[in-house]
Amino acid sequence: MFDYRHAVFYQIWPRSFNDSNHDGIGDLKGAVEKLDYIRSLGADAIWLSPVYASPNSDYGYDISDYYSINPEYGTMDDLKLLIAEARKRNIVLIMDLVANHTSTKHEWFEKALADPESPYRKYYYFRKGGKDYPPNNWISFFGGSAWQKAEDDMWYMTLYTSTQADLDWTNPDVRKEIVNVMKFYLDMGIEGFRMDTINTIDKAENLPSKDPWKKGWQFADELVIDGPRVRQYLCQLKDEALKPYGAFALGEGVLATPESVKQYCGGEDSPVDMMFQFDLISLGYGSLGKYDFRNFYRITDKMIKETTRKWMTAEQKDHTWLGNYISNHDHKRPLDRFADDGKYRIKSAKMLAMYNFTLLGSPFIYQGEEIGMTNPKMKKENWRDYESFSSSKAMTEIMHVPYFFAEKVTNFVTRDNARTPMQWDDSEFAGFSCVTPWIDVNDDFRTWNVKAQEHDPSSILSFYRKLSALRHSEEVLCTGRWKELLEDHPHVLCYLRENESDRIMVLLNLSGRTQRIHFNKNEIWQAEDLLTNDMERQPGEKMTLSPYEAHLFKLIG
Ligand code: TEU
Ligand code: CA
Repeated sequence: MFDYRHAVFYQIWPRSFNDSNHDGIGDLKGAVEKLDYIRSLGADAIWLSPVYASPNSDYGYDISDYYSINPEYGTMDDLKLLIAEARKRNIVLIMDLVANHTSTKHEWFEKALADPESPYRKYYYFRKGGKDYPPNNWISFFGGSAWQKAEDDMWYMTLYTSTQADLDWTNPDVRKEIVNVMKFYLDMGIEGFRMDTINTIDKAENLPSKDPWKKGWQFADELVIDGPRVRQYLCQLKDEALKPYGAFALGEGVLATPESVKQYCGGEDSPVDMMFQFDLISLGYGSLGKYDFRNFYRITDKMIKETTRKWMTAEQKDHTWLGNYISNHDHKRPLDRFADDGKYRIKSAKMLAMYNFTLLGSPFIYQGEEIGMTNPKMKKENWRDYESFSSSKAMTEIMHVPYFFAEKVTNFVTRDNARTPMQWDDSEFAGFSCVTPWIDVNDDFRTWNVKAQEHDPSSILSFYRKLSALRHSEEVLCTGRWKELLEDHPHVLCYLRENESDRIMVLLNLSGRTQRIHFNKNEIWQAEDLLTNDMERQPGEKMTLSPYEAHLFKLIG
């Protein structure tokens, strides 16, 4: 099994990564062309977002055939090439396993819909409702009812887009099919899977309505998340697919808690090796999710500190292992959320990166994060994501806001913000393609691109490379204990990573203002400043930190 605890991961969202045949859409050969770049970042593994056949209602997360590649992205041979070329560079490939649902264009679903007697009906959740009302009041993650009408009073469940039909995992045939899909790609030489929305595969028995006395669609959280059989199903995938190959599994834990993560990960016989949790990435959202603007998307340094403490403490206690990330394809770019995309763009991007690379767990880089990509000036003409349309509509319906306001909020939070083409250089279309891409390039690409940062030792890109190198040279950063200092400081996050032989202190000013800190006398060290986004210095009893100042001190003695 590959050494995931010491690995740095790079996420490719293929549609926007690199377009090799100049049709405006990123593709597998485009990814092959950039493998040396990915290796130069010190990445050991690539998580490739879905490339399977798909009608693109959720850009690949709606699979119509698990066994073929979306022709927009290339062919099965291109995938084999990517696997082989990556291996040559000591990079393993982790594929996205989207098994909570299939596209309604999948053959299984088409057969199920066409014929009520078809065995494929039992692959999905077909249930009786009324002629005009669905079987229960569950809301989809993207707004609106989680049910679509099949015929008469018969409906099927769609927890995500209306063309992603939920698979019924209580059916052993469904689980067998997924095992077969996994073996197919493991046979091809991939290292493992990132399992999409894997803790929603077990729905509450009899699918009861959530708070039935309430009006309107309800978020069925505990009825669809972390159900009692999730672990059992994952163990089956482990035993029948992963184990024989010594393969790796990373679970996406939708709204996961430390308690649920512990069920899936961390023990001797745990079904997955690593988990994603949503707490950090969801900071500032209201209780109904990303489109719930009632907290004004305000993230305080205290919130970052508390979330970090909560998860690091749990991870350490439960021996679980997290994939840490500050951005991915599901959320807008991070700098204007957690740091600063203006005056302190470079400095604060480095601070955030240092945070992500020095936590307990393994760091993930989402394409473009390593050059400090930010959110474009989004407008409706550039919306491409189903969620942009459905959630803005849902806002007007559920939260009763006027449409112009819903549109504003959508521009602000849409996932399309994170899906603009990767900015490779300052040529037209940012070197992503020679033709107009499927979604507009962020117009700051002439200044903010890989080429401009490639040979600049003070760039964000160079800083990421140094962080990767440190993860590989300092064992303590990967497996050392995590211990917080300066807990009560409202703006400065400080922690030790320590093992028997080494101690590293990470000191991060999370704020855009000068901060003063004060260590106890017995906490004063001699140190080597291994990496900083400011001037090299020594830690002292009293220190004044400049905005977003960050240090990685290796303590001596
Ligand atoms: O996301 C799971 C998820 O829970 C969603 O809520 C996600 O956070 C989304 O952005 C909601 O705002 C996974 C994938 O990462 C996502 O891209 C897919 O759309 C989703 O599953 C369905 O496959
Ligand atoms: Ca292409």
